[in-house]
Amino acid sequence: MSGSTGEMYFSADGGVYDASGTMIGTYETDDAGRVDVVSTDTDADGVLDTTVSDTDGNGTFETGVVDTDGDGYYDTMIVDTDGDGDFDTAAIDTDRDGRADTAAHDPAGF
Ligand SMILES: [Ca+2]
Ligand SMILES: [Ca+2]
Ligand SMILES: [Ca+2]
Ligand SMILES: [Ca+2]
Repeated sequence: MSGSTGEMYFSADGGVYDASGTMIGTYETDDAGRVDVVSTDTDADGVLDTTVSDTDGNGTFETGVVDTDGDGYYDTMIVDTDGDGDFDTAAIDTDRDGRADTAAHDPAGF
C-alpha cells in the first residue's frame, strides 16, 4: 500500500478521478471548502474501501480507515503520526469486534 493518496482529481460534483479520468471515489469538503474526507475504491471492485480524513484542516490526510478484504467492514485504521504525509501506523481489527487488536508501525511509510 502506498502511503500517499496518489494522483487524484476532484470534480465539482463530489467525484474523485484518477489521472486517466476514471472515477475512483467521492470526497467531502469542510465549511471552508477544503477537501477533508476522501473515499476511494482502491481495488476497482466498485465498493469504496479506503476513507482518509484531514482532521486538522492542514491539507494533509492523517487518519484513514481501510476495508482490506473487501467485505464492506472497515478493519484497518491508518494514521500519519508525524504529519509528513505518509501513513506510518496501522491498527488492525482482525476479529471485527470494533477494537484494534494488531498494530503495525513503519516510520518510513508503507
Ligand atoms: Ca473496492
Ligand atoms: Ca491534516
Ligand atoms: Ca474488511
Ligand atoms: Ca508519517
